[in-house]
Amino acid sequence: MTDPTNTEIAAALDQLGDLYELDGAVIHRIVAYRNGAKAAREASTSVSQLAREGRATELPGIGSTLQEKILALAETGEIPALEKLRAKFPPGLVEMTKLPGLGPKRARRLYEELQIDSLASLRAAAQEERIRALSGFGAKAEEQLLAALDAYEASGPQTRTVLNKALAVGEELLQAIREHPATVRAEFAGSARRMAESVKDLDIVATASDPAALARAAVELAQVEAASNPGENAVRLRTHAGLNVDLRIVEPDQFGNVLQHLTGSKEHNVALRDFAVRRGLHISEYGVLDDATGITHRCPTEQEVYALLGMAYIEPELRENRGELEAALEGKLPELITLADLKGDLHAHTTASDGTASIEEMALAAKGFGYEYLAITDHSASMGFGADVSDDQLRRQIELVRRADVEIDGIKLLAGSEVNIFPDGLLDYPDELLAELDWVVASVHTSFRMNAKEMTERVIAAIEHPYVDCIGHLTGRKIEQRRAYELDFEAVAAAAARTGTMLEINANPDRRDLNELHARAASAAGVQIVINTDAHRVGGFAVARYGVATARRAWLTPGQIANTRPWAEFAPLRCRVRHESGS
Ligand code: DGT
Ligand code: CA
Ligand code: CA
Ligand code: ZN
Repeated sequence: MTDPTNTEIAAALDQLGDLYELDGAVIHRIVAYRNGAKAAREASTSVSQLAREGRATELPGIGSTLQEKILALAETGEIPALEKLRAKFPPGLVEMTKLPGLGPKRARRLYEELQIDSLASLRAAAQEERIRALSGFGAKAEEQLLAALDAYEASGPQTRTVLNKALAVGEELLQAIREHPATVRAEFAGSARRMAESVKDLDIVATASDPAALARAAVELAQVEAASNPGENAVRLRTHAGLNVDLRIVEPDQFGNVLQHLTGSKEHNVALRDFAVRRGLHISEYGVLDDATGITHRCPTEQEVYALLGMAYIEPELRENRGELEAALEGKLPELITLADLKGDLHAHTTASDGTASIEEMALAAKGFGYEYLAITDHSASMGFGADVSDDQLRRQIELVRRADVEIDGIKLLAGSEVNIFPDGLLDYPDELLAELDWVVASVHTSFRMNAKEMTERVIAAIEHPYVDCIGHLTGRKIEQRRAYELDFEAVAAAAARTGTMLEINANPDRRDLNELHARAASAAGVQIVINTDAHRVGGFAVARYGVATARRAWLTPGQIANTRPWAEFAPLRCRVRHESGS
């Protein structure tokens, strides 16, 4: 049989924790299973494999008892203790314990005394007023349980949505709201406005000539699958894709206050509130109350909110409590890069590897997107695509790109490659061939499961190669799917700075790799950053906005991003040019 994945192991350990809790086990035992689940979920290598080797105990939070259980799961497909507890408690009962206000002890009493064993039977019992007879439960508790059930069912499973998926439906919805005749203005708030990597839900703030009419109309929009009862000035929508959207409709003179409050982040708002209190001001979504005068200032714009605190306007992407309040007070906020600043893309694929378009099609698409230069960087031979780029094929590809460059006006084409970095740090092509290219991106695509030391050496070996100009998607993470591999980031950034090797912010919304913290640290360490789309099709350049968003969340200015420069200024920054000119 195949080994259980780390996710499956984590789920089994979490269930054990939940069931032991129902069973009334001592708290440290329950916590031990939850910690073990977390360790399994976050482990970078196969936990089944580790358990077989007797080494799962090297993971933080996994002792010999848990290792035995993992081994049983790997070898027999089940954990005896888990099967025993599952036989004792129905699955719906575990779900009941997750309801706010219920918990395992009370859930278990409902099960033993009223045979309630699922969310559905709980709802029925509350509606039929059968629960109030139980000591410690009363009519009020029934009411609260029904409200909790409504909220639980409306929110669905707690997962985060990668930003581009959320915006795909969210931007349609926002557009539809803006087009309603009662709407005056409508904007995203929350994590979507801050361009975070993923969102729990979307938040929209609007002003309207007839708020209740807008709230009612929002429920009827084509994108909406279900909704709460629309109130006078708020409604919660659920899209067909299962994404929740909070719509708030506010008075125009409070629009700035509410937009600021609901944009967050929570951490930014908490710090802002603390700062305001020290100045005798009380900041809330309703306004800014001046303790001295008792006057509440209502702000139509966010600029006015920040101005009342003596601060410059803070861009939403910076609102994470990472030093932006101090910078806003001192007038030291960065002039953030925008999409319009980008002049070229240094990472794109064609049908020569796994792309869907030709060199010409990609060139015209990049030009149409407003770029002045584009590197064609198909994967190297070892990726094993049908149309591998072998040494000879790469030579031909160089010719094709050079010819296309002559034939197509208005965009400079670079003959490049995205070369695999093998586990030993070696590259896929001989140096003479790499030297013939205009540009080389080197990336890790295989053997992610190395320890930090080995992976760091592997990447630094590529960084030190004279013909590697840039490292692609450095950490290999996929947002909400795959963790970054282990790596000593500081050592990598230092090597990149020392050799002049650029680090990419891969703009693919599932990657955004470098992430914002790495990008900020790398740039501070003196690394040249490039924002690349890694486009695999003509529409692929559109994701540049997510790379720009990560750069903005990293506080970066146009001057800190290499591909904001025109080609004549970008060209000499390449490692190969520096290498060949001996500097
Ligand atoms: P998300 O939805 O998890 O991706 O992230 P947000 O930031 O959109 O969070 P959400 O939707 O729960 O709330 C929207 C904003 O409302 C949040 O960014 C700041 C504000 N907010 C929510 N809860 C609190 C709170 O407990 N304290 C403060 N100061 N602000 C809050
Ligand atoms: Ca939100
Ligand atoms: Ca929300
Ligand atoms: Zn690529």
